[in-house]
Amino acid sequence: MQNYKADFPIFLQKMHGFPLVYLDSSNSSQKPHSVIQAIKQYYENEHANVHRGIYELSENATRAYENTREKVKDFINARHTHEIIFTRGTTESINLVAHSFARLQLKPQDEIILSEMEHHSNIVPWQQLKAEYGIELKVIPISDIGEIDLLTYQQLFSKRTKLVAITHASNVLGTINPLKKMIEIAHAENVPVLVDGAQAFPHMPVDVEALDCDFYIFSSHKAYGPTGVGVLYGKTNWLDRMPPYQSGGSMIEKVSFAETTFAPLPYKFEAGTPHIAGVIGFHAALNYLKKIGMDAIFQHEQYLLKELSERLQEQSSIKIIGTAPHKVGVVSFIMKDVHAHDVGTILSHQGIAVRAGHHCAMPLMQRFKVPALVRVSFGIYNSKEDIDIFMRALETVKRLFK
Ligand code: C6P
Repeated sequence: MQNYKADFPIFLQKMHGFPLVYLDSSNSSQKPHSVIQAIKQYYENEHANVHRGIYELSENATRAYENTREKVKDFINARHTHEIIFTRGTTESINLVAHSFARLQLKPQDEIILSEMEHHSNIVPWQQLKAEYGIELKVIPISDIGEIDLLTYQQLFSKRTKLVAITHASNVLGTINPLKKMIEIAHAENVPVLVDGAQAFPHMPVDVEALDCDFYIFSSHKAYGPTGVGVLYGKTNWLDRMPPYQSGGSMIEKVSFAETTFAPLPYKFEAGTPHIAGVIGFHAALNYLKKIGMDAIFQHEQYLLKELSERLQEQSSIKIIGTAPHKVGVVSFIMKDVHAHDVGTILSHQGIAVRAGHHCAMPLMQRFKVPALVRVSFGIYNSKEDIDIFMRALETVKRLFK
């Protein structure tokens, strides 16, 4: 794999006099020059509001915005462009489905299946429904290496199960879930499946048609695009029947004080002025990803994952949490007698960015009986040299705490 660091202006700077080693891409990825340039170009030369101007600037902005929708559709192999809804991010996409799906069809005692490895964004919105609609949450337990047991999963279904909401890849353990099988099991019970793809979309090829999921959700900012943009893919048969989540301008067909009718998909779910510059920047990010190729990205990060996992496993003071055979490039660990925050802070002083804490997955911390973890997560700009620097810096942490 070619070294892509040069495409990312952020790496020109030094941190505390050291070259920046960025190992927190699961949190948010850095932005290539082409994305930054696309946003600059849009604001300098092309800005106007979309979907409501009959002058050239607005028509061009609308075209650019809608071209991104088309691009996303092709990227994830969705059947229809109107099945792609732009949101503010993964969190908003999940909230949209949760609240709209609930209004469509949830009743007291209905059940939703989640897993023990979900991010708070795929727990709390469903918990809110518990309070509002009296629904129940059922949780798929995970094994000590961080895998879902399919047999236990299957046993959680009942006549009251209305939805499965599951992450494609865990932001803490790295585990890639056996989605195809899980979706088949759910569909055999006539239950739709929502997939939180925040940690999968930037790191591996995603094909929603092959997965046959009902909803697939991700954020632009973890995939080399701008913050404030997310995607909700949903099958037409669900999105068509689901009521709007937010209402106001842009999502209407006809308004009178007596009643309002709504715009067709996808506009029914895009109330107000969207993040036009963000969507256009995301298009540049998708072009960038496409040029490198999702298979190549996956292979590169798998190589880094293997290298780091093997080197950490040699260290007696380190325990990796999440050792499933199929993982994205995420390695979380605890260091004997050193709090994760101390590890993170000392690494930071050597120019190394890792995440330390509960990673917005408190139930998972409880499952593994750890207060916090240090997490290394890879992006396309990382190299073996980054791992060498990281491993040397860990020695400093050890020395300081001896
Ligand atoms: N995880 C991490 O460091 P937003 O913030 O809406 O773009 O994404 C939320 C989200 C949802 N699901 C998963 C699996 C995630 O990992 C995240 C974000 C970051 O792990 C920040 S907590």
